[in-house]
Amino acid sequence: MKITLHTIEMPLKVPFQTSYGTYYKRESIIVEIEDKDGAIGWGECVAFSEPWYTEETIKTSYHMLKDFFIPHILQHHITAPSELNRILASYKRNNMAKASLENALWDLNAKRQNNSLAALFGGVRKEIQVGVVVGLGETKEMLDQIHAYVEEGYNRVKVKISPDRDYTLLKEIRNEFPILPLMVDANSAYTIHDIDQLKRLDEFNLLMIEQPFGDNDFLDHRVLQEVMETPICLDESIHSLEDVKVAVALNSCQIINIKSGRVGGFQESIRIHDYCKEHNIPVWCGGMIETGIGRAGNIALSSLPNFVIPGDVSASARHWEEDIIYPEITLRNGKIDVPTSSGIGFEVNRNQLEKVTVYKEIIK
Ligand code: OSB
Ligand code: MG
Repeated sequence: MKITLHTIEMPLKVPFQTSYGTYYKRESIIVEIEDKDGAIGWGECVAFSEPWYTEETIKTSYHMLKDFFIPHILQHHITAPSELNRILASYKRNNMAKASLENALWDLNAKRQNNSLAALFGGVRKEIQVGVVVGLGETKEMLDQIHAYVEEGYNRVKVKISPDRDYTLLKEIRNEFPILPLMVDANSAYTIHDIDQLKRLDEFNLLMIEQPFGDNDFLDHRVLQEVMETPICLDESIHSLEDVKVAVALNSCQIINIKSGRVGGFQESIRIHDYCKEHNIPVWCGGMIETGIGRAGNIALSSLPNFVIPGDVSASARHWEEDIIYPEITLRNGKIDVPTSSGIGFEVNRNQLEKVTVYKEIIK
C-alpha cells in the first residue's frame, strides 16, 4: 500500500463568515491510498487552518497522519475501514485526521468490490435533498444570496447567527421568505446567560437552532431546550456515539448533525445514524467546506434512511470556481443524485488537484 498526502489550498469564491471568524481560503489534506493492484482510494481531512471549530488544524492532522496513523496501519497491514477507528483508539481523539484515512480506505474497499460507497453503507436513497449555508454578512447581501439559492433549487437554508446578529436579521429574512425552511447555526457563540435572547427566536418558526452553546455544555443545552420550542441540534458537541448517548439521555437536543470528520470516520457516523434511528432522533449531514472528495462521501452517507433533513451538502459551485472532481456536484430539481458507480462515485481531476497542491509527500 502506498499512501500520499496532498496538501492543497483552494480560494473560496466568497469569504465565509461564522461567529468564529472569516474563512477566505480552504487548506486541506487529500489522502490517496494505492493498493498493490493499483486501485486508489481518496479521503479528505476536514480540519481547518485555525483551531476554531475543533482543536484540530491542518498542521496537527498532518503530524498525526504522518507520524502515527499511517505508520501504524502500514506496519500492521490494516486495510479494513470498519476496524480502523477501534484500532487507532489508543491514539486519543484527532478524529479528523483518523477520518481522512478511514474514509480513503472505505473508498478503496468499495472500488475493490466494485460497489458504490452508498451501497456499502446500506443507503436507501437514489437522490438526496440538499440545503445550503449562508455566512454572516451585510443583511442585504445575505438576502440576495438566499434569493439566488432558492432560485437554484435549494430547499432548506441555514443562516449563521451570533449574539449581535440574530433577532433583527431573522426578522428581515422572515419578512422576505415567510415559509422558507430556515434554520440557524450559532457555532457556540452564546452562553447560558443568553437564554432570554435565544427564546425570542422561537417566533421565526425555525427548523432548528444549531449549537448555541459550547461543545461541552450538554447540561446548559438541556436547560435551554426545556424552555425553547425550537429544536436544538448539536454539531460541535458530538465527537462519538458516546456523546450522542449523553445528549439523548439528557435531552440536550432533538436533532443531531453528523460530520464524518468530527466523529472519526464513516463507521462511527453509521453507528450514530443507527442509534439515532432507534431513538427517533432525526439526523442530517453537516458540511466542512469540503472539496468534491469530502462532499462525495457526504452524499453517500446522506443516502442512509435516518438522514431525513436536508444537509449542508451543497453543489461544487457553492464554494469553488473549479472543483477537484469530475463531474462536478450539481443540483437537479433541488436534489443531488447519489452516484451508483464504484467508490465515492466521482473521478478525481488530477490536473486540477496538481494545480491546487502546495505540498505532496509519500508517507512510508
Ligand atoms: O458549523 O457547520 C458548521 C463551516 C465552517 C465551520 C463550521 C461549520 C461550517 C458550515 C459548513 O456551516 C458550510 C459548508 O460546508 O458549505
Ligand atoms: Mg454547525
